[in-house]
Amino acid sequence: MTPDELAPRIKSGERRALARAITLIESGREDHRAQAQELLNLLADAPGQALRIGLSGTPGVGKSTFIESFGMMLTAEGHKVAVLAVDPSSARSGGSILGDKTRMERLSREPNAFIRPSPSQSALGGVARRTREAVALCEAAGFGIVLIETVGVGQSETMVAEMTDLFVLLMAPAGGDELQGVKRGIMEMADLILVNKADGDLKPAAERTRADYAGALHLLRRRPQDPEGFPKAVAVSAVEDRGLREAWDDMQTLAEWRRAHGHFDARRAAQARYWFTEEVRRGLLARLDRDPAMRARMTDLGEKVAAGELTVAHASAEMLAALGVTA
Ligand SMILES: Nc1nc2c(ncn2[C@@H]2O[C@H](COP(=O)(O)OP(=O)(O)OP(=O)(O)O)[C@@H](O)[C@H]2O)c(=O)[nH]1
Ligand SMILES: [Mg+2]
Repeated sequence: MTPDELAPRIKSGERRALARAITLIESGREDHRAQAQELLNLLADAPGQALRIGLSGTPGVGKSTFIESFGMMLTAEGHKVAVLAVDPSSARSGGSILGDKTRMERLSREPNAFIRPSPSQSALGGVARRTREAVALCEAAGFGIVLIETVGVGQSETMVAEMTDLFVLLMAPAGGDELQGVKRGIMEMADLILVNKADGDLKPAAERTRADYAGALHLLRRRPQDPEGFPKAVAVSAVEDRGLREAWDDMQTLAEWRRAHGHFDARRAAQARYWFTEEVRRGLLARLDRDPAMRARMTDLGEKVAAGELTVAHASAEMLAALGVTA
């Protein structure tokens, strides 16, 4: 199907067309790349802005289970929900864990839901672009809520936080010392911390953990993009559907407040600028990788630096000059 044929079908919300379009943007082939760009241009005027929610957490914390329960609640209310996954580990294992549809059986049967597993792709930069473009396609297809699941390792969380309106951190019930292991940078990114598995034997621990996180969040520097009481910690149970309504209310409260105070659009504008800069950076690096002469030059200069024949400053200036960039 050509971009001209795909665009109207996507706009009318056809899930199969959406799936094909995402396959197109995931392709590394140059002709596909050109078609993908044409398609994105054709869809640029599509109305509708989704609420983009990033969800992160360590393996096994219950992200998929939560998304399924949360997604079912939202679709029952008439929302159209798209779920995308960013899985940095899939590049290594060659398969996808996060996007595992079998773990979202109910939601994947739901007509108002669209679930896209994470494909395996090596470079995180490529994953970022693909995911952003997939979000744009989902929005054009009329999905009002886009959830992006990512596992809490490495750069993928930062990446997801840079392309979403709200960033939610899912945590497991823990002892006090485990809490201290949570990186400050990640806490600072969170708009909402959900302590999952607040059910059965784990319930008291989950409640204590929630209180601990609430205390820790309180100690962080106040951010201008937050109303009173945010960021916040809530105890939930994805298997017992507990706290999901409260979590959704909090997300909406926060999004509405940010919209009303200009922070919502400001964040999107800053994100657009960020990704533009990233793409330029990536393009420059790709040029280095692609061009054998540049690669050879790079290796050669690297050896001279290692041997102490050239300073880092001198060698990097020479390399940048070769690339047509003046430092
Ligand atoms: N008791 C309890 N168990 C849960 C809850 N949510 C998830 N689990 C269990 O935790 C395990 C992991 O759940 P997943 O939803 O696959 O976790 P995940 O974070 O998506 O894991 P990865 O995709 O591997 O990173 C499963 O055995 C779930 O049944 C919950 O609310 N309460
Ligand atoms: Mg999962």
